[in-house]
Amino acid sequence: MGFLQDKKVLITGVASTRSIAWGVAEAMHREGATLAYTYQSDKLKKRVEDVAEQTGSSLVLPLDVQSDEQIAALFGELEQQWGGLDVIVHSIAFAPRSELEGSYIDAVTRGGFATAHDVSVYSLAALAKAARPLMAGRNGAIVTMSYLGAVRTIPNYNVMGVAKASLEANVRYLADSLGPEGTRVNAISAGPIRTLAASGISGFKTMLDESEKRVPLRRNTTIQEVGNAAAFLCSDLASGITGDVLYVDSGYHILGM
Ligand code: NAD
Ligand code: 0WE
Repeated sequence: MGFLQDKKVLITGVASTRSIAWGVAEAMHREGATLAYTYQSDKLKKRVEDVAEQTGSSLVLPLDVQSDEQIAALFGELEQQWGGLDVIVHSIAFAPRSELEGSYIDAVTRGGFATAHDVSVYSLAALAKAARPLMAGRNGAIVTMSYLGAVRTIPNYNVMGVAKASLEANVRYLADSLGPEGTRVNAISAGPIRTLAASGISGFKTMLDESEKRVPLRRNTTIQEVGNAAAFLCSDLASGITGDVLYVDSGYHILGM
């Protein structure tokens, strides 16, 4: 029997089989969880339906996190289908491309800052808030995906780093709010992984090649490794852990010079 047996899990953020959310979905499915998925736009619907099927799921629902109506409809549907929810996997980030190149101060704009924080940060609180009645009193868990740019400056990551700092603070405040209801909230800070969100980022390949040579484990992080850690964090094995950020980055963040 898997360590997520009988857990009902909502997976957001699958855009392809390279997505971190897909690594999480596979690990959770392996451990016995029942999954539902969301897709951002009609363009992604078919693709998400196809991968959902690979984990025995046909519950695939639309969710653009910038829409309050879609958030409400999503949890309305989950209540009808499942009557409750144990786990939310939040694996969503977006900033306008023009914000992710050059010096931070040159690139940042009011609009780009607002969009990055709305999509990548507020969305976590919005989902937690809407799911609250479904998750209360069931040893629920929420996990989100962060990056080292939250706590160090990383070239070109710019406003996304500021948003990830806010995401990690959001995790702590949500953990304190939801702890009394038994719901835990944590983040995983993943090392760089080649996904759609990383494609076309200038210098990304160099980052991967250089970190592979320097990190303690001498290899880059995989979506399977992030998936296994997320499955653990959302299981009852992690019952004492909330409000935390777990680094799954082959050890990169411990390095100095
Ligand atoms: P990805 O492109 O596969 O996933 C990003 C997802 O965000 C997509 O599924 C996309 O549909 C979704 N999304 C964007 N805007 C949305 C909106 N308005 N509403 C709903 N969904 C929306 O890339 P990924 O690398 O798997 O990214 C997942 C998470 O992991 C992100 O939070 C990212 O910041 C984080 N992360 C990525 C890396 C990396 O190197 N790839 C490292 C650390 C953390
Ligand atoms: O969080 C991320 C990427 C998130 C992301 C990616 C894009 C590309 C397409 C957010 N918004 C957009 N907007 C787009 O238009 N990562 C951790 C991956 C990543 O992105 C970087 C990195 C790393 C690592 C950008 C610059 C430098 C390093």
